[in-house]
Amino acid sequence: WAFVLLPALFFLSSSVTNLFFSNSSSNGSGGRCSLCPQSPEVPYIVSTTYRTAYHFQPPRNWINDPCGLMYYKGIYHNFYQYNPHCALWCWGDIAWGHSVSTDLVNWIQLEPVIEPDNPSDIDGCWTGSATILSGGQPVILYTGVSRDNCQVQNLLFPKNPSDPYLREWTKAGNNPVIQPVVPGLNRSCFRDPTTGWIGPDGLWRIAVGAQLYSYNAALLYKSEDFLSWTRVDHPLYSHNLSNMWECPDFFAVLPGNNSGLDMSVSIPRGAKHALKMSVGYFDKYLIGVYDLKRDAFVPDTIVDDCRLWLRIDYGDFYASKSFFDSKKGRRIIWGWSQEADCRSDDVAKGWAGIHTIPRTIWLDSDGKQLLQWPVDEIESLRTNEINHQGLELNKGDMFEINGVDTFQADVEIYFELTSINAAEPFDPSWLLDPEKHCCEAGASVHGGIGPFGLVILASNNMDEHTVVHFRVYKSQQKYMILMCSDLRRSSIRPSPYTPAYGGFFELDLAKERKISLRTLIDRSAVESFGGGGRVCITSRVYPAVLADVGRAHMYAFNNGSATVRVPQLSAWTMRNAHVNVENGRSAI
Ligand code: DQQ
Repeated sequence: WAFVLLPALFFLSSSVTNLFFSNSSSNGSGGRCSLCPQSPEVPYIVSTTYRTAYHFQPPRNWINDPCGLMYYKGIYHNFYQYNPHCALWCWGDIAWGHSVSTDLVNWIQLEPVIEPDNPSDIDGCWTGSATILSGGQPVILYTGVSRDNCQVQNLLFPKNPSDPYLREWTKAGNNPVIQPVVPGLNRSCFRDPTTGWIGPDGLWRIAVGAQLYSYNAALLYKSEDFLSWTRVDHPLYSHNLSNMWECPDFFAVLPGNNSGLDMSVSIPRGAKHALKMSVGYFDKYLIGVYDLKRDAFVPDTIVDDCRLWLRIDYGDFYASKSFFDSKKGRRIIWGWSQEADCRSDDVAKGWAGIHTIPRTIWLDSDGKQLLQWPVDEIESLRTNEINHQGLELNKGDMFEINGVDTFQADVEIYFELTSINAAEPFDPSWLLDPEKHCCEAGASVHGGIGPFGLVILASNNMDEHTVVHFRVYKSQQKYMILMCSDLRRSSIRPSPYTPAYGGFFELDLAKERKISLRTLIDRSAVESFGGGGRVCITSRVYPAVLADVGRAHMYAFNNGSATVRVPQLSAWTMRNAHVNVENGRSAI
């Protein structure tokens, strides 16, 4: 990561200034600091300013995976992996936190719905999913960890289904309802049941992530009543080269149609299916069809090397889960974004982990990839709008975006390419490791078309800044766009993990010359959506400018040979949302 984006000169007399990019050695080592002390007595060394203002997080303590999202009787529910005792993930502590909302923006925290307290979950109530049964009754299936890390699937019912807040839940008397009794199954790798869907025979199906012999699978189970389950003799889908598939998610999508489909009713003709799995550090997915005769998922294209599988998000985003929002007829997905700083800092600040902004998710009209966009409701937090039209960014130009809070902002920019002849050739091997290519082709490295994009959270002398940028490559008949979220200079502090995240997407530039970028900045969280949501990158950043200085700059820039126009640039300050600030019991 020997790179520095060292801008030197700003010609302050004009609004478009010139940027000097130079290469030199970085003194930041990056990497996760795994040796941090875990003692709650560590001195308070982290600023409270890193706490997000409009992302989902509980008032304190640890969270990870979203579980069992649903819309029920006018209320959105977010259940989540939660440690009620501290800001770390600890063996045996993990319970299910619960918050409710009417708009997916403002949340009220309720009491945890389940904690480890019986033999089928004594070492943890791990991830699961909610399903709304045909009569409208919600149920939850979750993984319980029993002694010796034996993973089983348990069932939960609401105590009072007429309570829209679903405050109290009962563990089924016959738990566990699914045991790890499959030949070759590693019983410590058998978890995270999906939301149920109805098969053509009218029976419920679910999939469970599992590792068997040397392969990984989404195992398929069926049931008439959701209480007693039989394993189908083949998996929904399996693969023999990847790591264990955690948190599988399976849903139907219609090409080019951003309406969601409810998996509890029959799926229309022409629908495709997406199978998502959390594997390694990323949430990957395959698009294909659900072959009803074989009762199996069949990907449209078989790609053996799972490094080439598309990702829901190319950054710090994991264990996502989607649900059908019957209020607005859309499918929504969100994921867990973990802290990227020392664990001792997490203990000191008393919280760790956020959920990303909920995103509408649908299938592109070419049927090949999923698109995502922040739910419209988040726009209710926008204030102080600023607009610029008709900017022209020549090589080395930086245009400062003033007038919004640069720590809490929503920025939307269209970049228009004046010519596509200067696109450099694309090397398909880059697809195997886009992060590596983002490191090699950083914002200081001049290209034919690009890099251009946004510099955010920048200090006065630019010794701290985060860059979100694009580069355009020509690949035979098509164009490939690289999008990077480069954190290598995001903090002068040595401890945060500061990679250069990246992903590629295809765009028909002969038809459409514009590439859009939307970036949501929320203190330590940066979520970027490139090409209308074709590549999404979530990043966690801990700049000293936020903690110590309280002021940062934001620029649109171009460092490619070809001039780039900006026909429209809009930005807003984002207000604070009310996220779990009140005690739910008294607030409702
Ligand atoms: N987190 C849960 C597991 C899941 C993992 C435990 C993914 O059920 O596989 O907290 O982040």
